[in-house]
Amino acid sequence: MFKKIVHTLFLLTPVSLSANEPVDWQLGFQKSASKTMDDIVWFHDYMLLPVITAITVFVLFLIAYACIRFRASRNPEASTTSHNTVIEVIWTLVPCLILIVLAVPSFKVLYSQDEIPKADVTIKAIGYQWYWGYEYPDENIVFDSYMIEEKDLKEGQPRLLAVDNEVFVPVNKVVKVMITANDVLHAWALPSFGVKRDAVPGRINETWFKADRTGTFYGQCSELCGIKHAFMPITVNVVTEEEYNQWLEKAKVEFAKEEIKNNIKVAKKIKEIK
Ligand SMILES: [Cu+2]
Repeated sequence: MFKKIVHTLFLLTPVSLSANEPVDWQLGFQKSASKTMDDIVWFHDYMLLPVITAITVFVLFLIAYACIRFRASRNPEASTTSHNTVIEVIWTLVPCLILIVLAVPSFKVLYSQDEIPKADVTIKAIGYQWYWGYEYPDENIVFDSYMIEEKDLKEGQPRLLAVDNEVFVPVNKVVKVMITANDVLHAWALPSFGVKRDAVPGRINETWFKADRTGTFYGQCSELCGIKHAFMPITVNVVTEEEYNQWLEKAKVEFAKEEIKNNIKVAKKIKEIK
């Protein structure tokens, strides 16, 4: 029994030790891997949670107090008071002040996600029904990323989260993500980086992240996009600069953008005709 309780408590620890993916019985956020996510976690843990707790406890106290103090047996003759200017001013002003105090760090985090620093790597994520396509516009790399079926999973690959072609980015570098979709609304979301942006057909949304540790990070499409919405996960490998360059070399061959080859062919043809 004791073991069970300890085990449950361990599972309920908000930040699971090194997981970059959701874990069973998880409460709270996945472990942060970027400054943006650190800020989001701070805002949640030290601003939202205390305010929510204080308000809940205060309201619970008021309800309990009213139930006991003004119960019928103790208070046979009900008061006819219906207005109290002081109290009304207080219960209007206090929530306003709370919202203003919350707005400051909230907007700070929001705008830090919007203002993209000079990017070291740019990737484009395109949502399709139901997989993600990726482009590295500066490297002429294009590939699609499909979920690995349960029966094909290899050791250590999480179910419903692992993909065949993973995204690679270097650690401690600013990665700009351009997000769009080709058919319906999707959303590119990676909890550990604090990134979530809608993928809208016909427009490009931008965001960025700077991963501060290496590892494999998992995310999912976060906009209900159809019957296989749950089966278009996102896998991002954060690797060292060296490993990234190695991958780039390989990827430039394996995932070379065909359009460019076609363009060259077309250019050649035009020359021939001329
Ligand atoms: Cu989707």
